[in-house]
Amino acid sequence: MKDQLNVALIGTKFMGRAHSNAWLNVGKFFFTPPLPMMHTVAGRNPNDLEEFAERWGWEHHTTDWLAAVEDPRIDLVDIATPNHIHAEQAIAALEAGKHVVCEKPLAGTLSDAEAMTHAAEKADGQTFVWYNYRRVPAVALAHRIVQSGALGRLYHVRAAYLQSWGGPETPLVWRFQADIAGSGAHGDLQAHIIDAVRFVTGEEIVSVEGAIEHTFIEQRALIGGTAGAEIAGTGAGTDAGMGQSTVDDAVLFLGRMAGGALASFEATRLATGYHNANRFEIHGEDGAIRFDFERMNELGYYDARGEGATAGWTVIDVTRGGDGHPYAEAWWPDSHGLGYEHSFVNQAADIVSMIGGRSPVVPMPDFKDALRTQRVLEAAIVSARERMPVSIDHDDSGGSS
Ligand code: SOE
Repeated sequence: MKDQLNVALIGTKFMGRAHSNAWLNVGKFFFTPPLPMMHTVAGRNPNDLEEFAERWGWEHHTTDWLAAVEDPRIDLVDIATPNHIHAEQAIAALEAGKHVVCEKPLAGTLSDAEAMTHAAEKADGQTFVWYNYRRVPAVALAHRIVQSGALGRLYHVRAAYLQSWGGPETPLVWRFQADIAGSGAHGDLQAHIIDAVRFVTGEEIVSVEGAIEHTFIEQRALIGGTAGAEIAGTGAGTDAGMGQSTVDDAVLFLGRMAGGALASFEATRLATGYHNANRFEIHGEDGAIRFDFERMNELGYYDARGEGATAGWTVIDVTRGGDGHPYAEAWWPDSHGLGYEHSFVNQAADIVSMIGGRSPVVPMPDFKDALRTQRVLEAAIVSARERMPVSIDHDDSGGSS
């Protein structure tokens, strides 16, 4: 096994920064060979690419992502680009014999996600998807608690991902353009909570019983000349009139879990007052858990087996390495807390571990796993548009019906 892992990153916006930070710090907090080396970053805009590479410590930079992917020195390709190009880049990297880690959602469309998974099944490289919230220690602990059977038979799952940056003042960035993003809050935010619920419960979502897809703001300010601008307010260029938003601002749906629990999901960019409230609650016969990313170092736990005068919700401070809390040993002393960026460093550590032949701290989504999340995304949209329940076939031979 090589003692060094040469990484090529494609993308230099929000996720390019989050991933660069992860590759820059993973070797300092997790001593797991092979050591990732920040070899090449590829980006579209030559004007800011050199500064980005210098700021984050990438040895090389290029505007030719395919050259980076096919470079024989590269071992792992990290895709941090808009959804519509995930398939082209991931398939090229797999065919070049690389390991591939791709941002979420796996793709903007189910067909792209299926093509990526098919290519992965034929390739030698391992695949990974940046569903980073699995590696927030409190979410990883929730997974362990539920997988231990502590909640007993599951009755209800309730998940919501509530942001509010999508107001009328937000220009028509790529996330509001269906030909690039595939969908709006649905693929961007719902994907996270579908993955998190699948991860924590260990169960598949087997049907969508009803769904609503809605676009509140149909016209948004065009940004002069660029569709690549990231989240609100960072659009380059000058106002060039108004354009049609072609994606949802919000999607809500009801579903059933394989074990029989009822589930509700809500994703929106217009939940005024919430900025990154990624939250879920799970209720079982013997207990319940609740998580809210806006208090990301805490996990709520209710032990119904201890009913009585002292029964109540416990708030677990998930920062204690001495108590075996996931990832805590690698970071700071008890109760010093972690942030959003640490979930990416934790994931980079698990990716390196898996390439080095070791197990991750908690299960890692590969393309095949992320395709299951993509099938649920698709089923919700079909259910909303056709106004009918949709069963989801997860035996990896078909999609949703
Ligand atoms: C924008 O909604 C966004 O950056 C998502 O794309 C990320 O996945 C999420 O972690 C934060 O919000």
